[in-house]
Amino acid sequence: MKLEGRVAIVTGAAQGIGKAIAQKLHAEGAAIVSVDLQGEGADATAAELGGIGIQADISSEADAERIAQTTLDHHGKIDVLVNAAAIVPFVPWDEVDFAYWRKIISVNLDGAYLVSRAVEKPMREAGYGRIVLISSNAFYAGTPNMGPYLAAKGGVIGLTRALATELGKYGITANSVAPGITRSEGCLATPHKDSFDFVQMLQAIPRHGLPADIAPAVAFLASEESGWVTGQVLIADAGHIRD
Ligand code: 4PL
Repeated sequence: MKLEGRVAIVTGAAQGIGKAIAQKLHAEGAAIVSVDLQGEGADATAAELGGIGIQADISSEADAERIAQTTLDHHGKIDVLVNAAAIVPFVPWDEVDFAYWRKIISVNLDGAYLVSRAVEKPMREAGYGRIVLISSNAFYAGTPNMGPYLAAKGGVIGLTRALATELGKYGITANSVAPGITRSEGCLATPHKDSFDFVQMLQAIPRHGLPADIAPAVAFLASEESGWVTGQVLIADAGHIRD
């Protein structure tokens, strides 16, 4: 129980990796604030785990602020932010237009910035915080058909380093977990689902990745005991990438 007494916001908690993270942090003793664009899914996770569900779009400044304020109103503090909300796209480069590029950057990168910014002040005042931003090993692999996603996830890693550098003196760490291809609803809804057997050949551990395989790495970085680790990327992908 490494998160007893902690309050954790998990975005993208309706399904997939985000939901598995919410379940794991709850099992480790944290009170969970389940956030998702799909409000019914957020509420379903909250019904399962206790705590509150919040319907919100992380790419909205007002929504990001509301996530933090609602958490403070209900729980009085924010110990942990895990940003797992993201769009998992599959669009060949030749079909990417600027509006689509902006959309992916807006949710996958601007969203990570906005929710991190929203929790910073209460964490700073408390002198404690754990920020975990979900990136992707696709940034390292250069996975095809995800151009704006690669750019956004690389940006998330840059943001992680910036937050770590600037917030360390306030007792706040910032790290990223980079999953490999995972049998999440978001990935299985795209043609990426046909890649599992191919990627499995590149992995050190030869089976398909599940959301529950990612969550323990997040729980470590969300816990107090990870306090000497900041600005890092923990690649959780069965050894597909050896960075
Ligand atoms: C290796 O993050 O990391 C497909 C779809 N393949 O979303 C991902 C790999 C996908 C990935 C990802």
